[in-house]
Amino acid sequence: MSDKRILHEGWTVAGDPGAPAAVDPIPAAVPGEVVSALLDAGLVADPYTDDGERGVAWVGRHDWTYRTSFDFASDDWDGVDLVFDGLDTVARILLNGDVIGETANMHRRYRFDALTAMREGANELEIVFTSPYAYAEAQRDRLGDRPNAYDEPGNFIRKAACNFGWDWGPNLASAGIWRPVRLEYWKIARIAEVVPHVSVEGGQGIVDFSVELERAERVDLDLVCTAGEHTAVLRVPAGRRTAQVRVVVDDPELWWPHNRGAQPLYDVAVTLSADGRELDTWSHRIGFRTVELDTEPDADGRPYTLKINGEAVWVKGVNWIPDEALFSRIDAARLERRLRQAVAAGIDYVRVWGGGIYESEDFYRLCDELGLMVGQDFLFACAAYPEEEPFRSEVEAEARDNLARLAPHPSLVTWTGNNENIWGWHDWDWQEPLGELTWGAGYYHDLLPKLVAEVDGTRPYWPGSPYSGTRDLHPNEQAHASVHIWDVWNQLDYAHYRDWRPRFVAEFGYQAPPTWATVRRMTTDEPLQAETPNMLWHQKAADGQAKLQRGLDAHLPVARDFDDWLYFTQVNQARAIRLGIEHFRSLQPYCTGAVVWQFNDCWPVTSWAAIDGEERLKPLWYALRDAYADRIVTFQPHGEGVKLVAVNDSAEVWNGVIGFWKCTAEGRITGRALLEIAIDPRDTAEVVLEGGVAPAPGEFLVTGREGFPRATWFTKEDKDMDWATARFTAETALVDGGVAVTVTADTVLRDLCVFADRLDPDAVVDKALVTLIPGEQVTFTVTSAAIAASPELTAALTSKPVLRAVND
Ligand code: BMA
Repeated sequence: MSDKRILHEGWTVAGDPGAPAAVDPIPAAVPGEVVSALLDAGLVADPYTDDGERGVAWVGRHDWTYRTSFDFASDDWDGVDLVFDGLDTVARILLNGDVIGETANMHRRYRFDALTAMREGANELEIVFTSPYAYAEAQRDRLGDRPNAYDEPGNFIRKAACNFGWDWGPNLASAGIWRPVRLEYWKIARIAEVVPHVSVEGGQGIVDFSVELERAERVDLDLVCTAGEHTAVLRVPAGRRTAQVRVVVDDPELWWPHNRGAQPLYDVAVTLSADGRELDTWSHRIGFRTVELDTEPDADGRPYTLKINGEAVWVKGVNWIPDEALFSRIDAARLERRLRQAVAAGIDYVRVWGGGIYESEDFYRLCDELGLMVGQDFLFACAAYPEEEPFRSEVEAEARDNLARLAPHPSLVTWTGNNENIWGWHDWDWQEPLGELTWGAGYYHDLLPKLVAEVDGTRPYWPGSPYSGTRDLHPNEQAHASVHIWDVWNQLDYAHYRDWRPRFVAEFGYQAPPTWATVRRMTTDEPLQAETPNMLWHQKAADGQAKLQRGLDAHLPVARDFDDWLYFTQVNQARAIRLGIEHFRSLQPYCTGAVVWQFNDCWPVTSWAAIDGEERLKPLWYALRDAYADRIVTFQPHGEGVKLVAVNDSAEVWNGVIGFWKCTAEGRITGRALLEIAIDPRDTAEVVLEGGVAPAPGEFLVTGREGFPRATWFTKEDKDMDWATARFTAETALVDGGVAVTVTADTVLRDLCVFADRLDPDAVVDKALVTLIPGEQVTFTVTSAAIAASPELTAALTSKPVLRAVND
């Protein structure tokens, strides 16, 4: 009694008569966007390479018309709806010449009645997109300009802010049918929406289904709601359009983040019928867990502690941006690769940042399955947003839609009002230009919390990232809830992360260029240099290159060529973030989490990301894996001296002996210590190093590697240490799927890396940033059939520029 038909075939797109290309229709993939269609048609250069981005800057300034046709044979349907999971953005939908709908929000699903305009036989469907610039600029002129960190009108259209360019992303503001589109046919009645409100009380799993119905006929309807093995039935009398049904699951297994337990998921379903005839069904998977955000003021200020099933968690997080600038390219397989890379680094929390999108069903499903917690921003970032119509209604509709859509997912743990807008209002000179104009406060403090409570009712809400808990306090107060730490990247050396004593760090980041293979995709410039025009085109951060250089100058030897520059900047990025995380973890439980800016990239670019736009791991990814291990050892400053801190973020007592050596720059051991530890679950221990084990100037400390993550402490920067030039032997051996590279140190070797992507862009290496003292050995496993098959490539694994150490 219901049916669906996907409408992804036969589409064309054409620009308005003034468009520089594609005035005549060209084929268009759906889901897709105009830029992708132009690229597929060979009408523009790749916007990801060199300054190809410039070549598509005109696209967002034009109107675009998508067209297709389909056949229809009537079957006495009561309803035929045209359903869009996403249209980007301002569009008029015409069926056989009749306007059947209009849209102005990329972040909503839309459903339009198609039956009235439909014909037997061939039907013509046309979607006319208005230029996003034309629309946004008109709204801006009408409502009055408002501050925006970028000189773009993204705050005057409900479209991903980063579409208009960001400090890591290209401006590819385009138009298109960016998510699936289909026809849905139904008779008598259909299920319009199901929101399962999931809770756990007294060992019982409770699913409160809120069901909304659309009806064509006044008949009694029957609802069957199931959760796992349990079922409840309800008769919905003629005329009623909503129903509440509770299903209780006894003693459910609880859903946990991957580092705390399993991810059992339960099937839930709703079936709608009339007179024993099934009309419609809805199904999903849910998980039973509780979530609380403890922000009750304490003696120091205000914590920001996430509790899952009553257990306080130390958040090992990353910030997430859309994984491709051309969103329609983000498929389930790509998301799965990326999210598995997160889990493999020990990451347990992903913040979906407010300048991007509400991610796809696949994204949250994968997070459910992989045990990743998701903090979801509402989509407002780095700008003042108007609260007048049509925006107020669009924001409400979009919030209702996504709150309902994402409600089933146990991975989704919090909703946050915006990214940095409250901060912007306090600190970025907004107040004077704004005067009496609205800027979004009504959304963050009033509308959105009301909607989260009403539509979801199970998840905590926080007005902003960052936010301190009350409107009178500065939103980035470090003793009060969440903060973003940007003084380090922008102005200070990374050691200044240690000046902070934050409760929860929702952003902090440090840049580096992408991997070499990705640099080669980013630019065709020859020879490669840090500052060729196209390298700079792919550096979008204010003063980015100078800030990278500032970091190099403070820590590392002079870079003699591009290869040095690439390696050293990547090492610096990894060290900076590792230092930050280890410091924040040493402050647990006062500090309850770190969320690194940023995990992924959306194209090839120099950015804060750990994984570049071509999916390759930057050295930072390996540093995250070390720093986010359940158990870490870290040296931290203590007055003029140093202390060792061990953090046990596991469920078992950590019993063991930590051994470390004190060494001279030549690697001669001048002191040894064995520390017996017994650290309770979720606890830390620290030992101040005094006497013979305290390092003298020029010396360094290194933990033994047996069973422990390697921790190091240097009394001078690499540029000032008297390192001997790296000497080592390196041997290769073929192993299953690749090559093992074993390096034996004759001197100290600092932050050894094997950049196998230089030999095979698909090569993956199992470790990076390994520091050895003389006599120690490490084996890197390089997974690459191409390298294994070639003696020349295999030989190249053992020397520059593939095998690198800072002191080489
Ligand atoms: C914060 C983020 C992003 C930005 C990053 C780096 O402002 O929220 O907007 O990309 O810093 O500048």
